[in-house]
Amino acid sequence: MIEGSSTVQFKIVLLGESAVGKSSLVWRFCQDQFSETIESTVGATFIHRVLDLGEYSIKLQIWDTAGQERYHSLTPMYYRGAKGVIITYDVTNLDSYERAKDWVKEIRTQGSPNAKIAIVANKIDLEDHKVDQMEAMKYAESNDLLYFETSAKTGEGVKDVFFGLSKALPVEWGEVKKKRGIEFSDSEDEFGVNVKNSKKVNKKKEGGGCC
Ligand SMILES: Nc1nc2c(ncn2[C@@H]2O[C@H](COP(=O)(O)OP(=O)(O)OP(=O)(O)O)[C@@H](O)[C@H]2O)c(=O)[nH]1
Ligand SMILES: [Mg+2]
Repeated sequence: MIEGSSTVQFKIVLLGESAVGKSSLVWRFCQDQFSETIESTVGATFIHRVLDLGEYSIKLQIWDTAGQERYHSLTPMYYRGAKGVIITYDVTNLDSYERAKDWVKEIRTQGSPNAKIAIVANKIDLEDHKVDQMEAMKYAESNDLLYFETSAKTGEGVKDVFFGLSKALPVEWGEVKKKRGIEFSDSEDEFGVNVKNSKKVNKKKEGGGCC
């Protein structure tokens, strides 16, 4: 911990077309598990996780949104106040890459002005990539985005996304809660979003380093 500082919390949100693997990335990061038959997200889910970044630790409130188009109108309430945004596409699906670029524009115009955006090329374990890697990297660089390649299936690159984005968030953006950690009740909404209908990915309480 930085001397005199407290645990800070950040809201981060995952966006992207349906089936690109947003929930799978969260599931892999928090549980180190993967399912071929994971259910499509309804509305949004959220979990908390404390990350030890060496000099200091941060508490992430991770919102995993539903990518299906019919939920699009709901997403602003989930990305509102998010300091970190993970926009995911599926490397075998060109449309999902184009959709990811739309999300970048939307966050830049309607999200938090200082939000840090990471673009994530998921499903790199699959063959037949349709998205040109160099093009995507250049796009990320020219738009000041962090760029990661992942496979939620094998776990490759997944931790890098969450730790990389977290380290890129200036601590002063964080909200200092308490000297030692932050308590959340299951139904409590710290960010003004009604979570009543949200399914939690993991009901486990914080402890032992996960979620
Ligand atoms: N091969 C492979 N399959 C993946 C990977 N990530 C996710 N999948 C599969 O892709 C499908 C969709 O994954 P989800 O995690 O539900 O996708 P999502 O983006 O959360 O979808 P919505 O909740 O509908 O927005 C599932 O069958 C996953 O098993 C990956 O890295 N590699
Ligand atoms: Mg999902």
